[in-house]
Amino acid sequence: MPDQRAPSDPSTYIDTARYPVHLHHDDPARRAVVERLRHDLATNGVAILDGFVTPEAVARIAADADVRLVDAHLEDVWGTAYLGLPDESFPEGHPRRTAVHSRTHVLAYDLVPASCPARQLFEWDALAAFLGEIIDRGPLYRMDDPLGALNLTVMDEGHVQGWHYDSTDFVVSIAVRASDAGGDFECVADQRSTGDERYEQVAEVLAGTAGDRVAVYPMTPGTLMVFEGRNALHRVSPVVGDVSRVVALFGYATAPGTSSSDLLKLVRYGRTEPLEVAS
Ligand SMILES: O=C(O)CCC(=O)C(=O)O
Ligand SMILES: [Fe+2]
Repeated sequence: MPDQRAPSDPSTYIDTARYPVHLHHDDPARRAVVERLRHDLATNGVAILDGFVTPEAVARIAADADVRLVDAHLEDVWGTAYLGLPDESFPEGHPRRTAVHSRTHVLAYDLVPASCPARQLFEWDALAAFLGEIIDRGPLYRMDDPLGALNLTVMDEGHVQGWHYDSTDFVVSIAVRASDAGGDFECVADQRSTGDERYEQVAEVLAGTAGDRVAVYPMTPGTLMVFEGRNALHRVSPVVGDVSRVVALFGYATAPGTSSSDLLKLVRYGRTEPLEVAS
């Protein structure tokens, strides 16, 4: 049967044979996929949906990122894993006192064209519902943040994202383009939990002595990854080579109306307000 879906139907951007996001949530095939990914997330702290976005859509997202790069903000900051300034009341070597470097181009939500497949996937309710079932913490909401809910990050040679926890409950990343070397996503899932920061273990991660507690995920374009950034300590290792690394980041929360702080907006996007002209 010919494909009768409209070209802008977000389901055309994904491999629906492997990931039947568009089907009713009671559909057995969809339920089986959700169960498997729910298990992966609960077991590993990360769910990896390889081959989720089609090569054609991935290429369009990369092209959009390249075209819009001139308008991107260069985040270049030293801060702690807790997204604050080092606190000298802690002893030397303590994670609250240890600054890490992040340097990356960030294209805020309002700079991502409406026609970009990443934006259309992010704004697709069926995808939020599907991810919510995988995450299994009640309804999942897209962040209500005109700058930070959706980002494209573009990392050139030498760019890096230091070890940190996100201020967002859940982050979904879509790998768009891998660098020649480096640019790996490194993650310690469930490094902390509410009321238990486990600073000694965090210090090991920051010092590079945590060994195989750190999971390393090389980038494969088209892969969608779900992780609990609020409690997963993670970083992107320094990018090496001429090809820039591109990732689309979708921010979700377990409550509606969630935004990021003005400080975080300034650091990441260089401004606190959305642009007036719609993109
Ligand atoms: O680029 C990635 O893979 C993750 C980026 C990240 O951790 C962040 O932007 O908070
Ligand atoms: Fe992060």
